[in-house]
Amino acid sequence: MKPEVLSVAGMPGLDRASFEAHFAMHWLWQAPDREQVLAEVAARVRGIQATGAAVVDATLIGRLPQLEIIACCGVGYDGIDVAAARRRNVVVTNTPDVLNDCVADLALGLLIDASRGIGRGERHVRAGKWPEGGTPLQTRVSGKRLGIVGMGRIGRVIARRAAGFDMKIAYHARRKAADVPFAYYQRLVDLARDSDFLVAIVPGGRDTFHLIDEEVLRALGPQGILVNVARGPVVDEAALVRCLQEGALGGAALDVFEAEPRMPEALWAMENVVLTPHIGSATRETRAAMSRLTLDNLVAHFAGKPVPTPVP
Ligand code: NAP
Ligand code: 8YV
Repeated sequence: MKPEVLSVAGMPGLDRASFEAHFAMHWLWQAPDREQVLAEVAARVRGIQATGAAVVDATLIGRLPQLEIIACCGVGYDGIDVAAARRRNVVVTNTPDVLNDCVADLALGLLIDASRGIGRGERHVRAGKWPEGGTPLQTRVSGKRLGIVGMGRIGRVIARRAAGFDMKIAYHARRKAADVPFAYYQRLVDLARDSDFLVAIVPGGRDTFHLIDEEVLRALGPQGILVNVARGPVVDEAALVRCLQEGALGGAALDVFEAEPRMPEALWAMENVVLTPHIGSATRETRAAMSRLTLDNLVAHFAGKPVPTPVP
């Protein structure tokens, strides 16, 4: 009999047929009455398939007495109560590395858009306004000072991309990385003060909640641009809006939000802000690789083999 797996969240690119080939899948996020589905299957579920945006809390884990594994289709797993899973000896896996390139590509794309005003120019042209005049001068990208908040798997790829634009790269993390040549800042506010662009690419969760606060945003300054491809709560969104409104921050490009898919509507009217709907990994190629790795973890676990990518 196929092990029963509860899918608590879906996303474009999740290869449902391949999951169904191996497991008896319960697509909870599609069910009209989720409570009814849970009540029916809870006693038999042995695995959960989640995503980086999904919440798997202690209550849900507690309702599944046979649960053995939570496989997250995403590298970030801040929505999963890993401590509660550990207490029950439930394995947690994620999808590191396979999305590094696409998330880094988007970070650079957002940075260039926010600094050069690509979206702004596009809106101007499409609105038929060009005959009345062009858009204002924008900010040069090449050769600028880039501060990267988080020098992990994705941060390093962002740095590699940025080096191609002759940027001066520095970073902040809790610890200095022994194997990168960039300047390390122990204090994020100092990094912000010394940067033209600040890119956030740290995990979400309690430790990084509002890591980029008003002081950091003001240190980045009226010419500075913030790019957030990490998690919404890493940035104090209310402070961000305030700084943008006052001109204390030059611009922002945001792929993630504190309460996505909602965001402060004040952002919509700002021409110096670029907004995308959490699409860091959203390419056909990368989503296929994430889906495959999530499945590989589940298959390995139920075959009694070590899972390829357990969370640390
Ligand atoms: P990673 O390899 O674990 O790197 C995380 C980096 O953040 C490390 O340099 C780590 O260094 C630093 N860090 C962790 N906690 C910190 C703290 N409290 N203060 C300062 N720095 C801290 O992770 P990754 O694979 O690069 O992914 C990073 C995150 O990107 C994911 O967790 C996810 O939230 C986000 N993401 C977003 C998208 C999207 O679609 N927008 C897609 C993929 C990933 P130290 O441990 O030394 O502090
Ligand atoms: C996905 C992500 O969009 O990997 C992550 O941490 O945030 C993204 O790749 C997410 O997993 C889908 O919810």
